Amino acid sequence: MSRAPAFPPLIPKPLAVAPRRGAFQLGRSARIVVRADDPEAARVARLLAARLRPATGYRLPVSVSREPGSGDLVLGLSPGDRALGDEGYRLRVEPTMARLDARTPAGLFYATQTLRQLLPASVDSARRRPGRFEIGLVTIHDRPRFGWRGLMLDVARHFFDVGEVQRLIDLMALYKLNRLHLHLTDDQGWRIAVRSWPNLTRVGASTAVGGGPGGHFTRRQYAQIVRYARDRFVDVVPEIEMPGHVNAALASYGELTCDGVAPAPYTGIDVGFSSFCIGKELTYAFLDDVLGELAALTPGAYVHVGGDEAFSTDPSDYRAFVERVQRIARRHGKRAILWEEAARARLQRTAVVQHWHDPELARRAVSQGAKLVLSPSTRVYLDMKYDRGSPLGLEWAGRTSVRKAYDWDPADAVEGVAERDVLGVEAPLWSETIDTRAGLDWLAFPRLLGVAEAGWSEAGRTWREYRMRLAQHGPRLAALGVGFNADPSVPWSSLATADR
Ligand code: NGO
Repeated sequence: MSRAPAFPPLIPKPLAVAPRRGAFQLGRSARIVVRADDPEAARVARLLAARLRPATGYRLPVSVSREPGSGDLVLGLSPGDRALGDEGYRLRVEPTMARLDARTPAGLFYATQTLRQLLPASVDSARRRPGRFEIGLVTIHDRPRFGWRGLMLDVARHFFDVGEVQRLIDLMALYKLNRLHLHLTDDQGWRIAVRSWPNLTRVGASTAVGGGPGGHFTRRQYAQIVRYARDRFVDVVPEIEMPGHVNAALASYGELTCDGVAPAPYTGIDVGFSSFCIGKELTYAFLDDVLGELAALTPGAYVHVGGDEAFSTDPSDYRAFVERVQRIARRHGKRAILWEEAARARLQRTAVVQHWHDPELARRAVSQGAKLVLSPSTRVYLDMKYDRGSPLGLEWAGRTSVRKAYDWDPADAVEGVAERDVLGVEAPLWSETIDTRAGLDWLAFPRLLGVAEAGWSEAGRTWREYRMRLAQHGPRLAALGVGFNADPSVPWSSLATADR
């Protein structure tokens, strides 16, 4: 009796997957053939080759517009194929060839990430791995449910450098995430160089939670991150916090405070004690400079202008401030995204609001015509502890198991908010309790995979089925050197399977 072909353990789960019996063998003489006169498509092909080379040891030359032959990977663009959407793709693994088709280079890129997940986990190793690189025959048709699938990294409480951020971008791409929100400033640190206000990094960058050395991105490094992300179809969304969470800015320039006296640097983890001086024109000249420089370095459509926990700002001042800062962002050609407290003020029609803890504020944002990015703290705050025994993480929003981060539906996360009001989901990783790659990996993985699936895959997912798929990502994450939390709620497959 023959067994049914296995369902491939892809994350996020594609729209339609039809496995068949049989296999395609990726061999030493395979080429990657690009059947499109498009430099971006060729670039996607080169990224794929670079990804597969170290573990396979194959040359995988990229050739453009040649006739594909037996054993090749074939990438094509069909801009007219509307059914594929802006980020969708079709992938057909046949006995002699694997064909990847999309309407856009982004879709093609996601097809290559799916192909990568169809290969044995060992293909993701940085070292040469013996063995066969075989893919079960399958036809996949896929496109995302939501356009905003984000991760936020807080580099302000503790700093993470360019290399760490690039590594995260690589991992985001594997799971089809497309927005990297960088929380660049907070009470404890200012992490982005601003030419017109040099003390922000001279003074404001020199601290971190717990009194560590801090750090910052130079303008060139920030641009490098933006480029690296863009090459992997990830938009960087930079955040400058305001009007609260600004102690590092005020410590750098005393003239920004109402009494003109610079406060001491802050290295604790309290919130809500600092505020820009709302009545001072210098505040707006400052923000115009900062947002202007940042906007010029950021090709994406959005800048995040904070807005949360402004407990030291008078409520009517707060409203006036939020309205004015949206105009500043717009003047620099950007749409503003703000934490949901901003719904207390008048929002521009193009504003995007990030929901994190108060459904009432989320509804107020929607009633003003804003779209929501969902980051419910009880589900997707990656900085929450997993359980009582977690050595890292905070607990103010409760504990978030691997299941809890996965097992929710964005369409009914906020009562009274419908799917059409939701742009997508984003998982924030606040860094009060982490300052190393190991800590970051442990909090983010595997929960980030569940959030990625909540953002990409259609409703009707189940934890019972997901946990079996997730289990098979253990070897892949291990091959990539990710120090994930091997939580016992998931039946992890033994790491030995990575060497199949
Ligand atoms: C809150 C707060 C942040 C904290 C975080 C910790 C928001 C939007 N503001 O989320 O300053 O770092 O919780 O979980």
